[in-house]
Amino acid sequence: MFLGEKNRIRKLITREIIDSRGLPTLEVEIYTANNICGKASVPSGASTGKHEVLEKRDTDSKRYMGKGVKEVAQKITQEIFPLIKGESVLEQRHLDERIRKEEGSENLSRWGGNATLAVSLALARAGAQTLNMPLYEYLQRKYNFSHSMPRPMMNILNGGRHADNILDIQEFMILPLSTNVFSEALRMGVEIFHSLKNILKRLNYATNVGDEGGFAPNLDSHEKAIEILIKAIEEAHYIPGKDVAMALDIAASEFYNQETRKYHLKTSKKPLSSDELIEKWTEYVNKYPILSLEDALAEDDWIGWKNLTNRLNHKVQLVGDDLFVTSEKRFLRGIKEGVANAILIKPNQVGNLSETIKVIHVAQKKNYEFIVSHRSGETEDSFIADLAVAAGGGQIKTGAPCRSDRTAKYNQLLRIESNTTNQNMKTLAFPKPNPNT
Ligand code: 2PG
Ligand code: MG
Repeated sequence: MFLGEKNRIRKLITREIIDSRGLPTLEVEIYTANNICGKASVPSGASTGKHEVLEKRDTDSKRYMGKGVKEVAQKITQEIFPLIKGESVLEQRHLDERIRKEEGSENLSRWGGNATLAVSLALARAGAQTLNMPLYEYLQRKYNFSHSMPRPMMNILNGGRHADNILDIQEFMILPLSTNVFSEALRMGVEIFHSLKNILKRLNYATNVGDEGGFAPNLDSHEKAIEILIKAIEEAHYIPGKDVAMALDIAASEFYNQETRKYHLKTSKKPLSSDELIEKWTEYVNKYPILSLEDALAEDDWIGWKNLTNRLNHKVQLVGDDLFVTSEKRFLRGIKEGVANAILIKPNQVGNLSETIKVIHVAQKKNYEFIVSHRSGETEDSFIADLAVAAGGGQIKTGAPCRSDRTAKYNQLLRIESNTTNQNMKTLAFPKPNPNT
């Protein structure tokens, strides 16, 4: 075999597997001429942003309540495979671009972002294995990153779409600050997770866990949830705000009403305007040790986002998830308009690895923080752990340190940490000095 021939794509296998919510998702295997195999599966969101690429499901409504992906998988074999067959697995960008171009639609509605992403991630895995490199190293070298361990943001208490309680805020996360060693940060998170469980038990709340491994007790106010979390931090012998901060994913698009143009919170007697909601989050930030707010306003409330950014930019990390949907176009608009200061990175919002990487590069160039993120429906695939290390300097959001679909990512990070040297996490850049004071 000629040099290079061995890297050529020979075979592709697709299969319908089950995700952490018991719903079908895609797995793809790509084989090279010399039988290297790259395998990847894709996650699925619940509070999906309106501007994400389409997650395609089958037309057959009798299988899996219409959520099957068998037809989607067939399309991969019939239409995507011929586009990459015989090409080198190392040509990631070229192949991602070719697939996008042939697919032809803006939001990948023809083949589905889940289909294109499964192929894209399997390609990267095959590429890494071809060069006999760990995935994170392959990605780091290929995309010219300088790697470091990500700081974990652990979602240990749930509301919104991720729970059956009345809390509007979707995720109450903890963010360890007082260490730059990943395994120490994870240990702190685990200790606080168990301390929270003890407190909830003591207060007679349910302690079964939700989709992302966090608790979803029947609490009736955000203040109470935050106060319980603060107590959990203290009972684990850490100082809130100093050792461990809090991060909230508000997922505000979920309670924004297009018609009234107001935010309809279950925890508020009357609907709130964008300004009133900003006021509310500002009060929280001033009162509690909160260092990060994700989707504090709805995905198309650009004016509100601008006001929010002017108000809190130097104090907290303002993360755009549904707002940016890992889309370069939306992100560049945000940068231009001075909106947010951080971006959530979810490869399945955009449908391939190359575009995901491009957006991380933009974030680094424009000094936005970035957080590589899981979805609420996950698989055992830990790709995002390697991606977060490769890209360097960011954070990772991958649920509570509980449930195998979540711990798969944390454990992969532990493996990477123990196999490499000098892999510390960077210090978080918030609060920033305010140039106006
Ligand atoms: C989010 C994600 C992940 P989902 O909103 O950030 O926690 O949730 O995957 O349900 O969109
Ligand atoms: Mg979110």
